[in-house]
Amino acid sequence: MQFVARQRLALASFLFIQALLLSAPCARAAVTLSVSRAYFRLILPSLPAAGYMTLTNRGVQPVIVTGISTSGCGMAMLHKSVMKNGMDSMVAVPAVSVPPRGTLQFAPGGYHVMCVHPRLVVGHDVLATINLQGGGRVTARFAVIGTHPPHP
Ligand SMILES: [Cu+2]
Repeated sequence: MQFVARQRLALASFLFIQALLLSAPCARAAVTLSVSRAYFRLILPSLPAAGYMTLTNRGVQPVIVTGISTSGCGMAMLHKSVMKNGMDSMVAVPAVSVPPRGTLQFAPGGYHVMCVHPRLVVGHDVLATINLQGGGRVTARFAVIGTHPPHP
């Protein structure tokens, strides 16, 4: 009787530890972010290019994007277009948050990827790595378009 009780206790504590392990936050949580409709618009090779994309978070926690890097840009930064004193302007943003089960658009007039010193060629896709808070990364393929929309 005593022995059975001890066995039960051992089993209970084993299950308790298992539950703790399962519920403990992972050192690197599974990436729940996906990227779609990603493209850079190249006006002139000598001018910074802007990149746009749709970020979709299928997770239940916000996903924080802290930066982006690509060989297609001398430097790539997260920017936001704003109106300052009635003039179009833009500011660098240190991070953006994609809401749980939601999307965040990088679109003309709002968030964009500022591609400083572009090394882009219209018609040639380029890969970019999107860095997430917590160490996660997502690689996305950006199309490169010119000033005219691509033919349908
Ligand atoms: Cu910008």
